[in-house]
Amino acid sequence: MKITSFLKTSTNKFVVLHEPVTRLRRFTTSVPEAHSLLACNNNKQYIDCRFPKEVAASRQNVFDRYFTVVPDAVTENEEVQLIDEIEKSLKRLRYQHDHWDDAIHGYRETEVVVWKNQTNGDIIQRLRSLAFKDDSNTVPMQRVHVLDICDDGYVKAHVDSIKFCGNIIAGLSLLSDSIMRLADEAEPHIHVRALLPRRSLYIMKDDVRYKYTHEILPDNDEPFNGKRIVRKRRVSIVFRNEPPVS
Ligand SMILES: O=C(O)CCC(=O)C(=O)O
Repeated sequence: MKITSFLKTSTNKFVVLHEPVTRLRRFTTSVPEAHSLLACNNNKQYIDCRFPKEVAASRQNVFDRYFTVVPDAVTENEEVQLIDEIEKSLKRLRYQHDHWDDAIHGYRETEVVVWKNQTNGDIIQRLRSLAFKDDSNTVPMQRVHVLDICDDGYVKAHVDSIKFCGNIIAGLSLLSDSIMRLADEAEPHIHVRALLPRRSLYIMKDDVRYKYTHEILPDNDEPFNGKRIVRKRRVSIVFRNEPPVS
């Protein structure tokens, strides 16, 4: 079986994720009116910046432009339906605690190309439209990556491989709130903590996607805007686009 490396950890190693299973399709569906990225780009509520004063303004600008959290991207009912279908394909898999590259702990994963429940297919299409709506030249992957991390699971800092993933990564968070930490790859003390509420969609692009590592933190006591965020089992549906052809 041909395996495709997908993720590059902060130590420059590659993490094997999966093999490509679909042919590419250019995406043409129109954008639903329900969400507007600009309207939802309320970063202050979801992003806690840890920038040195001298770079604060420029870095804040980068995150305003290239990182968005869209709250309530799916309804409670939609979450139930998505989880119901996901559970069916995950149930035979055990949580892995010893990833060979030490990049993910306490996880199981799969990918979905075609959703059996048509309503789920429609939800995924709606989110895909939202994630890629500002980039008309991009080719969103038709498959999505489903990552399930258990109560004490977490994803270590990494940058997705530029060989297998384009300029946009978007993720729907289900079942739990979580904190994503994004750190400048070259100067890791320059970082932000992003609150990813349950049922929200984050969209990271361009400079944030390429120049910052991202990680999903394990449960911890550090409050976010004064509130304790409890990290429990979390299932994410991750959307990516194809890398540019060059
Ligand atoms: O679960 C997520 O939202 C992020 C997963 C991730 O970092 C990855 O698959 O590269």
